[in-house]
Amino acid sequence: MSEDGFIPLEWAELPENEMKIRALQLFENMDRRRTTRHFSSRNVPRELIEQAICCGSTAPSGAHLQPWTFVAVSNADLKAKMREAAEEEERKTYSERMPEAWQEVLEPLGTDAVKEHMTDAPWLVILFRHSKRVRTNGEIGPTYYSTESCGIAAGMFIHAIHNMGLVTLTHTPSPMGFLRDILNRPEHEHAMLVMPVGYPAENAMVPNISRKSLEDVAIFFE
Ligand code: IYR
Repeated sequence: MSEDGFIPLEWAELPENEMKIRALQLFENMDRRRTTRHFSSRNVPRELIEQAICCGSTAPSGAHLQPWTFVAVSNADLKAKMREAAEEEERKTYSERMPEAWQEVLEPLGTDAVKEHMTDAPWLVILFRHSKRVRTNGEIGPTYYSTESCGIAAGMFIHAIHNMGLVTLTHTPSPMGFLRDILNRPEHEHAMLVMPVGYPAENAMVPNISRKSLEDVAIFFE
């Protein structure tokens, strides 16, 4: 079978037993991932960040447009600038904009407007979603399912970071417009997530919470 624009799928069947082993190992590894807000300032080589971005960028995306830019910042001045702007917004969010129903679910996570992770972590990776693209004819066109696509890419990036033995946090300063200005991104790029990446601080803490069980998150019809 040969068709223009298509190549054979590279795929090799695994024995079912091997599939089960791999499935369990992956789950056990992913279930050890935790979100911490406490980062060490220890350096992380740029190569590891590049590799994680490459993993994120393998995500499936609407019409294969890959509508994302990962902006990786280790520059101390820029990180400080972003922290200052994020804290300014977050102070308003926590003191004026956050309804009681929202405060209620954040309370166990111990979050507040102070964002040490933005200057402690050696890297801040900011994921920008593209809402538009340049068409082959040079006109500006839309992207498709960019939120879904970027969500998947972020998940794959987070998995890569965890798998290499580092930690990250999905921080959502709100509103995030300041990130486009500070990082000089075009108007059709929208900051979606700020992900500090690094080693955990020596005394890093995490909330004492557990995950929903399979029964709580899945329904099967067979
Ligand atoms: N963006 C704020 C608030 C916040 C919101 C949710 I939903 C969280 O899971 C955690 C925090 C902040 O980053 O602090």
